[in-house]
Amino acid sequence: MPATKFDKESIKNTIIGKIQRYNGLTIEDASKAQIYRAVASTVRDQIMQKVLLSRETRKRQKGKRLYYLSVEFLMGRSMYCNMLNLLSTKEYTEALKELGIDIKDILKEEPEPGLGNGGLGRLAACFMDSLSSLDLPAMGCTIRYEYGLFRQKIVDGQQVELPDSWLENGNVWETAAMEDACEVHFGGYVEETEINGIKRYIPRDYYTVEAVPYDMPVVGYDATAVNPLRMWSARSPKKLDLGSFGEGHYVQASEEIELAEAISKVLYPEDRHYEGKMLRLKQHYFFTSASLQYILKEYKRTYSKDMSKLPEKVVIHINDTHPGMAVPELMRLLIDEEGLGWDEASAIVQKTIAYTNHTIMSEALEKWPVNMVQQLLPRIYQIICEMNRRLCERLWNYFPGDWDRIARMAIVSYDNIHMANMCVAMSYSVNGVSKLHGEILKEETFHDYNLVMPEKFSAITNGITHRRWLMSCNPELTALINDSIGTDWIKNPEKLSDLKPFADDAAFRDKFAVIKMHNKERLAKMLKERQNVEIDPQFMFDVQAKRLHEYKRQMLNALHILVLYNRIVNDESFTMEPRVFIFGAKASPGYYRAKQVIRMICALSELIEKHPRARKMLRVVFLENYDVSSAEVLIPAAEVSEQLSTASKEASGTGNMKFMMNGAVTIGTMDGANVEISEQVGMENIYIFGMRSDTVRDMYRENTYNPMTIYESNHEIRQAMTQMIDGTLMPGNPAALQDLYHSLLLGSWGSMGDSYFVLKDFGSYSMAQRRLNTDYANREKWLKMAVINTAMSGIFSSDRTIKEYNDTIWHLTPLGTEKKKK
Ligand code: 26Q
Repeated sequence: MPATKFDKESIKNTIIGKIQRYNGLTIEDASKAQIYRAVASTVRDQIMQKVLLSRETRKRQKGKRLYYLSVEFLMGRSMYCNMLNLLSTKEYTEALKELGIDIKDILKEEPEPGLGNGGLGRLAACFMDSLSSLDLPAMGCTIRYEYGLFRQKIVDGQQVELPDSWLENGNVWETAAMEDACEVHFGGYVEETEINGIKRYIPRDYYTVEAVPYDMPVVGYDATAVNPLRMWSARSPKKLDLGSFGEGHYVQASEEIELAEAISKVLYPEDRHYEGKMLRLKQHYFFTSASLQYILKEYKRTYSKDMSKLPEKVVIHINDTHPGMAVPELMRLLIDEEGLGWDEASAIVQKTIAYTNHTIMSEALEKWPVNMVQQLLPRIYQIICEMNRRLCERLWNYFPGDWDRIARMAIVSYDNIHMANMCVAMSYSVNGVSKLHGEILKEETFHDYNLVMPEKFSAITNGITHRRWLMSCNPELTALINDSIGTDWIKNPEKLSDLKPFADDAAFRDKFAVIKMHNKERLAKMLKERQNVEIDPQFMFDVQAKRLHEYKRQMLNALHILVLYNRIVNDESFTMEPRVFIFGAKASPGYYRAKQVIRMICALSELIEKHPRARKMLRVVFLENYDVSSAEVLIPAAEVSEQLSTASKEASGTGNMKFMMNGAVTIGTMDGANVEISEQVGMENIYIFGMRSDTVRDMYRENTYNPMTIYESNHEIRQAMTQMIDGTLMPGNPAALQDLYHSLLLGSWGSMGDSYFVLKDFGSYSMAQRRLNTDYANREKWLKMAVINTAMSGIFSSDRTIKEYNDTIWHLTPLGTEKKKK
């Protein structure tokens, strides 16, 4: 079948034709939403032609395939990136223009699939883009949440959560793959019998949930591969039986249906705070089991019935421990369904599963109460216990008599199942997400495991796709780069460093500055439209955008702003470079302190607005509902990137890379990937402050830190903190920030106050801010720094990250190098 052409004329005709057929309308009468669907469907046709070729090539090559399991994929909108990767942005833009339509108006119609909380979910999405762009055969596996992360509104200076019903008007990108639907079983008990002298485990009395997959294609940039993101949706196998209406059973039946379908109803909004919720455990097992059943089915269909060869053709990567039930589930399928013995099965598992850790914070380490797992997944529980027994036996040989150590390393201890230990013990690769994080994993979190199995551990620094985070969100800067150094960097992003000499080119810097100004104007316009807030694009744009958490220290930023305000108010002659501090952050609905920080930021904003002289040089704006789409406008407009986490706490960070790539200069701690950013740009092109990671860790161990001494000796801190509770910040409700105030000063139950060292690092932060302010006034110096940041960001492309994963962990062969058809 000859491929349909997608030149400008045929795109135009296709869109007109679709609107006629779908809606019975001419393009003039169609709404933007209708036009969006017609355009998207055209893009989709173009993708589907490639899907076919991609699948055929993969099946012919019979190579190894990666399954990337993640409970979150924060994809963001697809349409523009799809066009970009199909090399068709120009054709679509012009076709629409000739139809009298601005493509930007149409792109906005796409609802954003927000199936993730933050960094971990967005990383999975960037990985999908790079995998396809590098032609590596892969499938992403996740849950098709009916409701993604809540939408955030600010009402009276406080966060209000609204449901995100992104599927309301359908999802043009997905296709149901009914042929791969399968069953997932919960509850019941296990009957042990012997058949032909072999022990068998028969599940009894379980209840069934049906798993229905929906596939979303991810196209690579100028590539053969189109990899699917497979999203599993839960459905009850029970149909509401009309016959039972008469018997009065239908209420119970419909309740059961609802219970089953609740599994894929909503994304949990708590990132990094673990809570042992039954529904969450169900979610994790549900999509993990469905994915694994499919993986084995596909393996047997495509390759062989011989399970011992599985590791040659399949690698399962688990994004943190959330899909960690893949370990016992694969054991179960191999033993109970495929008839393998324990040792064989265990050897296969340990050659097939690889694990990435994303946090060292103990409150985020997943553990499940034994009785919960026993009740919900009785056979899985048996397998976990047996794995644990054998593991402890082995550890006993390494550490005879060292019970404490073995208990720390065990999968089951103190009535809990420790997912991280299970993942480390049973996978062949354990990796951290930045150099520093990798070191901390080896030296602290998994110190004992590193003694026993050091060969498993590695660190691969995160990355971001430069296609979305530069080419798509900052087209003007992309054009300037292309004009200056050509287009090689697109396929080889480290070549961005060819830009470095241009830092000394005055004409280039001016163009760079003009583009930054345009992007600032674009953000100002969005804020005006969405929130009716006016900001002056001449101000310095200083941005902190990320999930709200104490360890990320939005509070440090806020406290510093309050100190700046006091300097202005207390001293008529004080001046500074006019600056607007922009925050974007969602707080988990149950995280009281995080919500208070939002209140504090909003209160700061109001306080400053009331002071005519202060607001001439200092503004605070809280950008509502920070998500992927708003990040795409916010980040290109930023001049300063705030990366303030307490050293050792941010495993990597990826926002830091996005800001850098778009020419913002970082002010940050030596944490996560900030360390590597500083190595790339040099200490003269970044503002590093605060305690180093090892000092922080010593301070925690010594437990002698007392924030009160800083409070007492630093007048500016004391004044600002007092204003939190004396009615200055909160005139209507002076007590509102009391808990926040106390958390900075007083410990509770033996733990120290100010657990994230906000006061401790304040002085150093404030000094760094002074230097930054001075440097910003020197336009030439500042622009040089900005250019160097963009120039040195290529290494943070997720293409580099994925290549490293592939070289050290996955060993996939890229899809065929046959002549590319356009
Ligand atoms: C915990 C318990 C039970 C179920 C889920 C969870 C849970 C969910 C989400 C725990 C953590 C998360 C999210 C973690 C996350 O986003 N971590 C970030 O990962 C990024 C990508 O590696 C890093 O750049 C960030 O530093 C890290 O904070």
